[in-house]
Amino acid sequence: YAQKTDRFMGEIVNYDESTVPTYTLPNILLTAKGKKIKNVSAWEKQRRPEILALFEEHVYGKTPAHFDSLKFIVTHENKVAMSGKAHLKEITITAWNDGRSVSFPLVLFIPNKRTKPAPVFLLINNRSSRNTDPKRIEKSTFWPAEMVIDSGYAIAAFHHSDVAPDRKDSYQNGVLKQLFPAELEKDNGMKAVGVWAWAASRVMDYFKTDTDIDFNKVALVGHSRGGKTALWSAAQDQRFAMVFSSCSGSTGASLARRKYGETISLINKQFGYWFNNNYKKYSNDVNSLPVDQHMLIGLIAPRPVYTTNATEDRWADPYGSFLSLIHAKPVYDLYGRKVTLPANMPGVNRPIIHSDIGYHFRAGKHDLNVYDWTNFIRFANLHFNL
Ligand code: GTR
Repeated sequence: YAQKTDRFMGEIVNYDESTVPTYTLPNILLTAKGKKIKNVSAWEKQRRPEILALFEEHVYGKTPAHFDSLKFIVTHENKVAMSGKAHLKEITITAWNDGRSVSFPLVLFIPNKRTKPAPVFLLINNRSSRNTDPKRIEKSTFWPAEMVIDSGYAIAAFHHSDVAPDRKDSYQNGVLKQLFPAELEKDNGMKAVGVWAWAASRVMDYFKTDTDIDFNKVALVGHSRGGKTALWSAAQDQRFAMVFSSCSGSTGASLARRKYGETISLINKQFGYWFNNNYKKYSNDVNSLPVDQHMLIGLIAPRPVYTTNATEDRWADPYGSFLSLIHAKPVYDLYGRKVTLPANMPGVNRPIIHSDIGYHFRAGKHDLNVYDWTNFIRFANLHFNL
């Protein structure tokens, strides 16, 4: 385990802290024209839109602002699901553009024991669709629905591949080909991660119509590629009140310039179809990328955000993810938010909850599990004032 390098796809993968190059991060509070950002208004009017546009142009692609219409159909309902504890709704979300449509299913459980609309956790499910079994024959620690319901939250999920298949030869077959074919021709057009993020926003559109849901308390959750997506989605769509990003690693929460574990080059080789074409330019030139991932966290400010890493997941660069949070703090400071991250990497299984930027470094593997969800609920209880 102390192994300091590895080889993957013809490249040396660095796991040695002492050979991380020295690097300079783009200054989160300095505009492209060199203006220092000193308050919320300048952040929101100048630097925030600038950073968002840089991520669109160079990393994730631009999300089309327009589509024609949206329809929600409740296809199945059970008011006494989970032995009466929850109200199950299975919803089909259909989006239309230029005469063509795409539909995808959403599963939603709402706690019956409540006096007002429920806050909700929405998972972008990138693992087996059995993880979110509406019948509850299969119960998964990846989406521990009973535990979340018992804590007073609704829990929802959609499967990422229902909107953009998670394969390099077929990711276009879904939202891209049906609704936004022109994006496929553009170097800054969104690809799979962009579509997954877009779909999360369509679920948010649905929540706004469901009076059982408190749409001011929607927490978006994702793991790994889903964790990258959750950050990008919440960065763009400020209706998401909170974000949980599990083991998101490269092009998620971890800093690209450290070249530790998975690099831009490696992620582009393996998963080029997640990000736009322009991102390929940075495979061998990370220092010319005008953003780094601390700026993605900064786009979520002032909303509470919580990220995780695991001890056996060096590929995702845990320390680089923690540093990203530290370097996003100046934006939270502008808003006067309380961020109490320690200067050094926190110990294993020592979650940071009492901070608007939360974090834990969990013992174990690259995963999303009950330990993670337990801390997500603690963090949400505190920051949603529940
Ligand atoms: C890995 C990939 C990571 C991460 C992960 C996952 O193979 O290199 O960036 O996204 O897959 O989604 O589980």
